[in-house]
Parts: sequence; structure tokens; C-alpha cells
Amino acid sequence: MVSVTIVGLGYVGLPLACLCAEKGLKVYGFDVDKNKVDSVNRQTSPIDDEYIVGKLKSLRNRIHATADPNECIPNSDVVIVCVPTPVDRNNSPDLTAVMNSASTISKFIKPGTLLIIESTIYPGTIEEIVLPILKKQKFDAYRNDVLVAHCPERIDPGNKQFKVNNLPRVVGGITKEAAEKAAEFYRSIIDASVTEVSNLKTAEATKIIENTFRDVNIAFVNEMAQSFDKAGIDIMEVIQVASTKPFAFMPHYPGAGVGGHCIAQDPYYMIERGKQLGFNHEFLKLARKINNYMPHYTVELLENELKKIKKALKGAKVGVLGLAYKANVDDTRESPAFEVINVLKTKGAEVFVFDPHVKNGGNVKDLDELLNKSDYIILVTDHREFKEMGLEKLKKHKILVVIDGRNCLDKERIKSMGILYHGIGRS
Ligand code: SAJ
Repeated sequence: MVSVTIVGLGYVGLPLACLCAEKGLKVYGFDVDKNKVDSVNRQTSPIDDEYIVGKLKSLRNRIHATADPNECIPNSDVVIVCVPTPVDRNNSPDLTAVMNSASTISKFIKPGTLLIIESTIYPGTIEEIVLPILKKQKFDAYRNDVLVAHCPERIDPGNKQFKVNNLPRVVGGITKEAAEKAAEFYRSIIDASVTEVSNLKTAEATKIIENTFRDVNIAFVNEMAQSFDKAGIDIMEVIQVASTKPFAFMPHYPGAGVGGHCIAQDPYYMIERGKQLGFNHEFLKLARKINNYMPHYTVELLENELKKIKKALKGAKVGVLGLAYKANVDDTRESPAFEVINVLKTKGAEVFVFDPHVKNGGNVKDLDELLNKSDYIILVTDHREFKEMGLEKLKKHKILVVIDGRNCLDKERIKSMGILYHGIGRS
């Protein structure tokens, strides 16, 4: 039986561990966070993801989680690194978790093991950072002492259609053997295509281009939305009808900002790599600048509406709907909601926050309390609870202005109740 250690029991590692266990592999889960280890060994998920919660319950104790590398790494034919690769406060890549994992693994891994990195990294990371760490322990990956490959993760939290078992994958290796072994491994556990690429850098670049593609396209519609606000054009209708073109148009949507640990961060990995190689990614930087401005733009929209009723933000009571970075998840990492709240407070507003998906995610107990205490609201996260809320609540609670940061509410209905409405590129 093939044995595998999944390093990092988060939103990427846990679904992969569950899949390997379902496929009958011997599965260890390694994490430095003891709470995560204990949670998994109790068959409870350390993250609020219904897919993982269900799988851990049904798999019972088929995943052995541990914080002791000696218990898992030496007993594994395959070791897969699924640790976070965030950016620091200066938006520089933070590879600490990858480096620490590689250092730990290198001290316990047995010769011939297949070592796969799934974390998002910039092209060149494995050859320039991971291999030297292995070399310190006398492992030469170019001689296949350890087979080193990269298979970028493609988990989309909350996506009900594409899960770890049916997501096509891309695999690159330090050597052809490593790439083949890694491709063979993934083909044995997933029901989707596994594409081998010519080298590691190509695999590392694949994930980066996937996510920078998304960031620049979101920035594009965010810029168009600001322009359309001046022109009095509803961008959502334009995007909807542009999407009737059966080729060469791919809809993205303007909003209160871009959050999450992928789209909001991965472009900085390529920007940094470009800088190291003497290339200035002007376009990627501009896209980041536009997307990072959207929380400010969202608050400006409220200020503009308040001017119409001769009110000011200073002393205003504003309700913020949503803290999570995207709909129907509990993850608040890099959420634009924090910047919206920060700007509102800086401008003297009293802010009430509610998010039904985020534990302790706010300062009111429910949506009614938020509406009761607020005169104006800004929707930042298009959770189903907000999209389905009875709009008569707004009238009942005498809400005067609605800023729809995800263009997800019924603007005509809201306006028909005599409430001022503005979306992002939609009025
Ligand atoms: N957003 C927009 N406009 C859009 C799409 C997203 O403003 O048109 C915002 C969201 O509100 C959110 C942020 O961007 O704040 C990121 O949203 P996302 O839908 O891209 O969600 P993520 O961050 O979970 O991205 C993941 C990524 N998956 C991986 O990195 C493996 C990404 O590659 C996927 O494209 C994305 O899911 C997806 O397609 O849902």
C-alpha cells in the first residue's frame, strides 16, 4: 500500500488527505499546529468547509495526523507540501512555511521518496530554495536521491462542482522520472487529466499565470465600473450582454475589492520574481493598485450618496454586510471588508458589522440588529443570506442608502422603496 504524508492540514492539504484515504492509501497528516492535528484525529475539521467536515466524519480514523515528523515522513513513499505562501506587510513573498517544511522533511525523508510541492510559488523557487535545503542533507534531486516535483494546487473553496478529485492537474519535475512518478501518483487518485510539463518552472508559472490572469481581469472591470459610474451606464447589464458573444469574452465582475489568499497575493510572487530577474511588471502592479483601491471607491460611493441628502460620513451609522473575502465561505484572509471598515472609521463613521459565515464576525448579533442600528449599509460580501434577505427589511429599519459592493441586490426594488442605491458601476 502506498503511504503518503500531507504536510499542512489546511484548505488544500485536508481535501487531498481525504482523497488519498478514500483511495485506500495509508495517509499521515503532518502539521506544526497541534490543534489542527488533534482536530483531525477527532475526525473534526479545523476549517469550516462542509466538504471536509463530511469527509473527515465518513473516513473516521483513516487519516493519522501528527506533529511529529519522525512518525510520518520516514514511513511515506510520497510527501506532499500544502503549506501557505502568503505575502508579508510589504506585499513581498513569504516562503517561510515552504522553507521550514523542506528543512523538516529533509531531515526525515528516506531516499527515493517522491516529494511534491503543491503550494503556490514563483518560477524558480524549488530549484533555488528547496533543492539547496535537501542538498544540506546530501540529497541530490538531479540524481533522483529524492524525486522532486511541483503540482500547483487548484482548490477553489466553496466550489461545489470542482473538488480535489475532479480537478485537472499540471505536473513538472526536476527530472523526467520525478515528473512521471508524480503524474502517475495523481492519475492514481483523481478522475481528471494530469498534464506533465517540460520542467518545474513551467509548472510553477502555470498557477501564477492562472491567478494573475484573474486579478488583471477583475482590475479591468473595476476600472470600467468607475468609468461607467461617470457615464451612468450599468456595467452588469453590459457584461451580461457582452457574454452573449460565444467567443473571446470572459466575464469578470467589479466589486468592493479582491480578497483571499490566492488572487490578492499570487501576483506579488510574479512581481517579485520579475524584479529579481530585472523585469518590471507594470501591468500586474497596476492591476493590484486598482483592486486595492476598490474598498476606498466603495466608501466614496456612500459619501456621494450622502451628499445628495446633505449628510456626512462623520458621525454616520453605517452597517457593513459581510467580512468574508467571497460569498458563502468563512475565510476573511485579505478581505476587502477590513479596508472598507477602516476607511469608514477613519472618516468618523460608527460601523456595525455582521457576517453569518464568520464566527464572532462582527459587533451585532444578527442582520436585524445591524439594520436597526444603521442608517446606511454597504454590502461587501455577496453571501446567500444577504442576497435572499427580504428587502422590505430595509424599509422597515428606515435604511436611507444602500451601497451594493457586489452588485447582487435588486436595485430597482430598493429604489422603488425610496432608498438611494448605488452599486459598483451600477446605479
Ligand atoms: N472577485 C471579484 N470579481 C470577480 C471574481 C472575484 O471582485 O469577477 C473577488 C472576490 O470577491 C474575492 C476575490 O476576487 O474577493 C477572489 O475571488 P475568487 O473567486 O478568485 O476566489 P479565490 O480567491 O478562492 O480563488 C480561487 C483560486 N483558486 C486557486 O488559486 C487554486 C482561483 O484560481 C480560481 O480562479 C477561483 O478560486 C475561482 O475561479 O473561483
